[in-house]
Amino acid sequence: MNDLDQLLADAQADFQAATTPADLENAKARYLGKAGRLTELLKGLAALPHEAKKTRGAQINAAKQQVEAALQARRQALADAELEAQLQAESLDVTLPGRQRGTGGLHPVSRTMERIEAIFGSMGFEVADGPEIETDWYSFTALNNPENHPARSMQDTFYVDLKDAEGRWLNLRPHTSPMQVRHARAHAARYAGVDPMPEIRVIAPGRTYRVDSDATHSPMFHQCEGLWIGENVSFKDLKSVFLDFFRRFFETEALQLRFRPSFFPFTEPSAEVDIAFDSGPLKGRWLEVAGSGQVHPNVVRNFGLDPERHIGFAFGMGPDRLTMLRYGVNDLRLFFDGDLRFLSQFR
Ligand code: 2NL
Repeated sequence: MNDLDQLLADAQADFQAATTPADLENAKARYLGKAGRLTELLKGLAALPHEAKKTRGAQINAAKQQVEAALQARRQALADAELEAQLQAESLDVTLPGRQRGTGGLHPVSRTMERIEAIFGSMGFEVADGPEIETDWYSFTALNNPENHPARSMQDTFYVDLKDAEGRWLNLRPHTSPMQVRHARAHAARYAGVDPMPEIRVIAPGRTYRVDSDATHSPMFHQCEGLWIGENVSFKDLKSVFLDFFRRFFETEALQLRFRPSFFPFTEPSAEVDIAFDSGPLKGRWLEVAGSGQVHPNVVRNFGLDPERHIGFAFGMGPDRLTMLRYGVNDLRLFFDGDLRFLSQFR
């Protein structure tokens, strides 16, 4: 191998070893730069006689062209590799599914609330609304709760660091009754002097709060209470309203209802309401679904009405529990964890 063949082989190996454009330009300088090996050979021509200069010059120029070709080929290879890497890095998998806008849906408990409102609405009940932060009077006193009743304690009720005009701490309503008290008082005031007074027929659905938290109790839960006050309203009306409501709510006529004696400060007499299905997975089991009773005379007085004339019934039920029964959900906490794997099943 002559010296030019050796030089070309060295240049090709050097260019091949360069993995970046900067490396390659450094390698180029070693052959074609001012002090590069080819440049030095060309300078050496000056010392040769005329004929030798011609042949040797032609050989060196041929070698120089080959070195330049090798350089150009390597430049192109590095540029191709860089482009390829960039395309890889920016590649899109066009077979991936598109980004979709999620389909929203109502929370299962909201669906229950809407069902309750629709069914009672069809029976002539209005829907009351009211504040979640309440005064002591609306949450307890108006409902005939004794001053020292445990429901008023910090162990049972959440209090807010603010006092009302009477100097009593505000609370997070522990039941939806305050909305009914407000509704009944507004009704009594509005129809004062109208004889006979139109009946009060109202339900009060909403969020309620108690200091309680386990698999079957959440510190925030829902209630829906109902109130029907007139001059001739009795337990038989209550039973027919309940039977109709639960049969429509659970979409079956095959459902029995019973009352069990109970106690609430705001009703007298009071009764728990149980239902039993004649078929299905819960067949034959009595399930407690509501509390009820004839509104206590003290409470009727707090509505601004005469208990000798205006009587009626009230009831309270738990939409969370009704939702669990309707959909077969076994843990109340699923409703409040916000886990889409659970919630999206109700879309
Ligand atoms: C229960 C108990 C009940 C009431 C709620 C009520 C409301 C007013 C006046 C009188 Cl304004 N009573 N509400 C009456 C009886 C029972 O609920 O266990 N609820 C899940």
